[in-house]
Amino acid sequence: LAHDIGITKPKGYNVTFHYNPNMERHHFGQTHPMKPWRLTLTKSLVTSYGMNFAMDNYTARTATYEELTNFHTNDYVDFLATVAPQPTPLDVDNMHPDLKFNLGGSDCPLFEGLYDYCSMSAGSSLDAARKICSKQADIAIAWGGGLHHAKKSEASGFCYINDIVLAILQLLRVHPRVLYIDIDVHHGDGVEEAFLSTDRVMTVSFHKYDPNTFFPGTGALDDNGPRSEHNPGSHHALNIPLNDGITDEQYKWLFESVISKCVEKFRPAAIALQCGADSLAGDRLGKFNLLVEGHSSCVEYCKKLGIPMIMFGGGGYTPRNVARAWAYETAVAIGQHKNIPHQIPEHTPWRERFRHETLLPTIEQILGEPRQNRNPQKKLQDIVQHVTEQLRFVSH
Ligand code: V1P
Ligand code: CA
Ligand code: ZN
Repeated sequence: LAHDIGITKPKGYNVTFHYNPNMERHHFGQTHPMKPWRLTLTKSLVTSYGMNFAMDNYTARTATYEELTNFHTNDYVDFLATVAPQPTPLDVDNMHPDLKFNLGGSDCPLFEGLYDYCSMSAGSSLDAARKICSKQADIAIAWGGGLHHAKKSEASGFCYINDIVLAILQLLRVHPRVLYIDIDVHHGDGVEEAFLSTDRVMTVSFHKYDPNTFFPGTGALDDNGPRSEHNPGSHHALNIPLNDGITDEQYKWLFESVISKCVEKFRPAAIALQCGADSLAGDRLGKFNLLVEGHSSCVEYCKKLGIPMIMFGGGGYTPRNVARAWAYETAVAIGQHKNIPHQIPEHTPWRERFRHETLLPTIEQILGEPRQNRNPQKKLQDIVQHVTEQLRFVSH
């Protein structure tokens, strides 16, 4: 099959793919939007197209206690390791009276095997980071990572362990500066917070922003971290707040305008790109109108910069859309997105699973209705203007 499609390893350019098949065995609960099996669906689509032949594939390790406590506190990780799962995940509204470390509520339930799940997610991102550090990878992919809300000593928004922070700390052992880019529909608050006091990491999150109604409610345009002459991290946190319904065309323009300026001023030695797929149209939680084309154009743009890069997963709550986007972005990483057939190959787990679908499935099609666009062009121009002003304070 792979031979038919003609996918082979490119010479002199290495992509590594880090995946742990045991992640999908974990369940947040029946009604919880986070579905770890979307990772299996992604992997099966990647394999259906024979993309695995163009990459080095690794079964990701689980991260060790010592690795997790490189960022998180011992008491938090100890608690994660020993806490009993909730008796039944009847997550109607199981808010606990005392949420220790914000665990056990409806967003961050205590499920069977939680600690293993967290160590696998972190392990895959750390493996990816090490492949970048050792120069064995130009791009390293960890779709099981990208859990950007987790704090030093607290779970938040479906995230328990911040695998991205751990991976960036690893990159910083070798790379003087790391640019973190976050295209998940939510604000990458946990990663931003972790690096507010350093000028070695610049964080840029694109997200829907509505402090009253949309999680986590932070990430306003003028929120660039604590500003003081004693803080080297001043001006190194950038936020791109957006409204419902942003289109491919607008997002691509904004992304390229902002990221080109960041790269020019900050001169990163490595990029950490969180590819949360909840910014796609039709997402169960997200509100944007992006198609696979627009979402993946961000990956394409970053790849063209020629800077070593980790690609993480993240949010994404309409599993078939998530798998399409991440499989397509895997194709972008190996430089094959223009060559793969649009139609999802026959005789694959995908076709088997969704055989009731009437439309012939293609890799780009997105399920769900578009939303009304509430992003006037003027607002987007003001954003670029603000970013330009912030970047005046940044130089390397
Ligand atoms: O809105 C909230 C909290 C719960 N209220 C106290 C406010 N939580 C959101 C969390 C979204 C997390 C996104 C994670 C990521 O950025 C990275 C993996 O994608 C939330 C939502 C929502 N519509 O925003 N939780 C839930 N929905 C939820 C629904 C059903 C069951 C459990 C949680
Ligand atoms: Ca984001
Ligand atoms: Zn999200």
